[in-house]
Amino acid sequence: MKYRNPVITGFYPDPSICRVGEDFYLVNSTFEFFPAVPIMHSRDLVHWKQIGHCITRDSQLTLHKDAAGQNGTGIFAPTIRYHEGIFYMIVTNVGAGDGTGNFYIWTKDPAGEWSDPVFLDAPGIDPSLFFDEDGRVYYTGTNDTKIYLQELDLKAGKLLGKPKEIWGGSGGAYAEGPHLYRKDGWYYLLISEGGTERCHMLTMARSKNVEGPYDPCPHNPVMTNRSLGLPIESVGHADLVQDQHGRWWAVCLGTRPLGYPPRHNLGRETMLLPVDWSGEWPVFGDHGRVLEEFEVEALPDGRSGQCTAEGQCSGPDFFEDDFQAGKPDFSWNYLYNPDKDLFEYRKEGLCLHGNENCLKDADSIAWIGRRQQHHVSETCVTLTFPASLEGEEAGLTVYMNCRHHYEAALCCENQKRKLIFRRQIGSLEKVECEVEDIPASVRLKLTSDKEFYIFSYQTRDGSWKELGRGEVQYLTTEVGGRFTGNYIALYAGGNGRPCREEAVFSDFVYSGRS
Ligand code: 6LW
Repeated sequence: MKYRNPVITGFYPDPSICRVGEDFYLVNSTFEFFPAVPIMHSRDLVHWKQIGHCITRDSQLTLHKDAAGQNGTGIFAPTIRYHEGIFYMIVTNVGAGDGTGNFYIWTKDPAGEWSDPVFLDAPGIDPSLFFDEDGRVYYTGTNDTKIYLQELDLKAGKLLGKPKEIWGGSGGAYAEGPHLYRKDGWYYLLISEGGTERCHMLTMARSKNVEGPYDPCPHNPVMTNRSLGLPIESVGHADLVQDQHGRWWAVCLGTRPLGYPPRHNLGRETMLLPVDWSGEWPVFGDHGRVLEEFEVEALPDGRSGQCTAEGQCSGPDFFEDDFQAGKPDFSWNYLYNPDKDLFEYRKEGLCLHGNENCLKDADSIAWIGRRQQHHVSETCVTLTFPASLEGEEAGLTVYMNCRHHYEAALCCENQKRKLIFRRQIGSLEKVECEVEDIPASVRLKLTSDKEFYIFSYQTRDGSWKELGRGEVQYLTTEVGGRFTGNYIALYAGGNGRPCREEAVFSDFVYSGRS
């Protein structure tokens, strides 16, 4: 039985997983996007379907702006665990001010509403929960590149005693992302080191006592793709799960780099690997490497035979939206906590009421986007916008962050409606093409491959005309990003004052190939 990685394509980093009977649940980081922490379900670990978000209400999360505009705030690295009928999700909201820090939420129904947050008095990031056999619960987390353990009274929502430093890693930079497991009388501590870039690796240590001392695995790192030139790079930040047949699996993040030197535009994606834990230490994937394709005896649901690449990824290869559902599909995200008044679902489509902000602002704007999940993709949407007022614009953008994006937009200059193609790469900003005599309703297209993003529009005779193109390499994490991947988004904005005209988007179609 063969399957292909990534099993969840596009920006789905820091996966954490748990099992309840035959059902697996998985969560990912979401940084400044809202709703936060998508929750996925699978029976075979290869095909994932989103069933909701853990964080859907402002009362659960206040996202703080990243003044540097580089995706460095918000939701980092969640952990999901199930214990005695309850799902727990613990995570960090990074930023300065109210509602930041480590907190957990819980629910009995992972596809339904989750609780309001219970904040813990613990510094740092990457929190995890460990339920010991004696009924005690432990919090582990990362602070100042060391791993800490502290007992937790889950019912009271209080940490007990003092935090104990249990490991500083095997010598790599940034010991982080800890999870604890119990097996054969040992406590196994799994962490990441090397940073989330190309030196990323997994290391382990174990102890007979939960508080340590923890002895490092004699052959760390237990998993890395560093320095191998494989199609999947930067693998790390993993979580282990045992299926109902006793077999072990891991999910981790990894990237699919393009070109040389390698750069990636789809963010950190979710990979699955078989784990052989028949010995004292687990063997991850292919001798500690993560491959694009793994051959396994069977998947947990008993399926064997060929798993085709098509339709395997949880992100659909084809998605269309006429915005008639009255609310966004799970795959749509807003930037920061959205101002709900900016978004109106109508018969004609999605109507955006732009506020005073626009794409270059690290702030809440009339913006709704979906992850780009394939290198080769095509997106079409019809935009209806009068563009008769100076400063107001609406369009289709491929967006890494507020300082790095390319877009096609209808706007107004000298009382004339224009269709423009603009690129912003850091502090460089340029309108590269302007077309006048354009109707107020125009069908726009964005195609992508591994080299270019190409924007086109449909002319009055129905043919497509290229508006402009930009290199993929300048919209990559290595050039302008940090922890997220590219979004394909619809937006409107007044550039300094709220829009008085509304922008209506209809017939959205996204298709992705590889
Ligand atoms: C996360 C850390 C990491 O907190 O990157 O890859 C950070 N691992 O553990 C952001 O995702």
